[in-house]
Amino acid sequence: IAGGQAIYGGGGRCSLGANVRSGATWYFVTAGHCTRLAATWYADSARTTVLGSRTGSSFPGNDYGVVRYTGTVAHPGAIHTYPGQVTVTAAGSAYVGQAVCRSGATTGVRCGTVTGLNATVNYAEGSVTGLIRTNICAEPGDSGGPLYVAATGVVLGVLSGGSGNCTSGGTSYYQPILEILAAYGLTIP
Ligand code: TYR
Repeated sequence: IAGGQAIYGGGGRCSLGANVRSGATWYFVTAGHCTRLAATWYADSARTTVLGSRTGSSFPGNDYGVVRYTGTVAHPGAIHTYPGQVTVTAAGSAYVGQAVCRSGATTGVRCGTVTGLNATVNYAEGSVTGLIRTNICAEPGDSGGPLYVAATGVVLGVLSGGSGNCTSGGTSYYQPILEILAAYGLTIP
């Protein structure tokens, strides 16, 4: 399972952000508003194929979570691109004006531009600060999916939320990936 593909936990569906590791132990990162809802995550909607167990979650304030792989599902250093895939090469930080794409299980790959940094979004549960803002549309279920540079495979963040939709257009916000990796001592891929 690669970045941008569906993950299932509890009653919810989100998207996998990126496969990461600490030495030889593999994890995936996703949104914290997803991981707060379930400790065990699955690859299928029937919830029979286990991906792994939550080992970290931070939301609100931040919006990230980490799940350690415990099952037998392969976890390449790649982003699924509906169809096709991009090989993940590194994690990086975003800059305003940067051309970026995101991948998610509801709306697939959508591309646009970074329009702001260090943004704050106020959710019902509380505020999340330090987010990357883009003019890319997103919809429920895309959450947790990666923001990345298509040409280089550099991952920049994971989808937190936004406004609008992919029919009329929207704005979306991302938790920076470097902050997640630093918080848990993880490397990508
Ligand atoms: N936060 C949503 C989720 O949990 C994703 C989303 C993003 C929803 C942008 C709406 C929106 O406009 O899946």
